[in-house]
Amino acid sequence: MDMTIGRIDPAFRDDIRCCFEEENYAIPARWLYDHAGSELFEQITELPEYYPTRTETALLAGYSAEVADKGGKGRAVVEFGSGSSTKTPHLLRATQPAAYVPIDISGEFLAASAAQLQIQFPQLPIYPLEADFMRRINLPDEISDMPKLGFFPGSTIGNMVARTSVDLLRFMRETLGIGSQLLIGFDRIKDPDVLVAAYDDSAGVTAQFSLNLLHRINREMDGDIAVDQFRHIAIWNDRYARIEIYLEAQSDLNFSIDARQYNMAKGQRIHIENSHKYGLRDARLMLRAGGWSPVTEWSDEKNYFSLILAEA
Ligand code: AVJ
Repeated sequence: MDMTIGRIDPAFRDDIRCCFEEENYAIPARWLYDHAGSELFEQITELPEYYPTRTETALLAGYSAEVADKGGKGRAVVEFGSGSSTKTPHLLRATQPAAYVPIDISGEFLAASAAQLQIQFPQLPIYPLEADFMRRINLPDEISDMPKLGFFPGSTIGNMVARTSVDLLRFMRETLGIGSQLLIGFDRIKDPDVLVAAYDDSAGVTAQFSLNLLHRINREMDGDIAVDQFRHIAIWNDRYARIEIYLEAQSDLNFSIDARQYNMAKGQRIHIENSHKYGLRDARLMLRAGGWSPVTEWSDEKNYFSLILAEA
């Protein structure tokens, strides 16, 4: 959707204008995922420092059979923010769903990964849905009578502050219905050095991923931001239990975006991402606040990452 050449998403334009015009230097993290950004994120998931993807994938490989045993079998699996769906096969193999509905904001990735999964699961009815799961969604009619298993991996919820997370959990409960289940991934609080390394890797891929946002502004909004004058910064904010990512101006800068002039002073930072981390019982409390009762929690032996199955 945001790939359409020559036409930009008005919500993107509004968010960028708001950032520079009101000098409230913050841009929602969802705009990191244009085509280039989504490809860079795929590279991040393979970095030695970035433990979340491989830890969660191992949990899914190890425990999907238990998810099936705890009532997850034979439902329609609805995946929120499916992206490239690399973790999904473990879950689909174990739970033998009646249907699979991948939901993603980027239609391009969605079609490709649905086609890929259809080859692996030729009998499985797949109904891809291009939508923003932060808003209310109408699920396809074909699955309306089936019990649902929501799937929200990747600690994607970590991008949101607590009140937005709770809103989203409530939306999901409304979308999926009473009696549905939700399997959701949460990244855990751990040694800040491990966390910072995961968001500031030695190969600089995460820095490229962040800086791509400025390239995107230049590409889609006719900007001339000197991207090489910005630096990617990842810090651990213990008070809010989150990694914060910023782009910091390395010199006094003037630039134009959509024929409007802006300036930033050396050292000024644009806040582009939060990645919240959760203590032992934080995630379960948040689920309950959103209307979900936790059934089981699975973690790796270092407690780096948790998968929780909950019921509406
Ligand atoms: C996709 C939100 C789960 O917070 O770990 C990774 C995004 N940003 N490295 C995360 C991200 C920089 C990622 N999530």
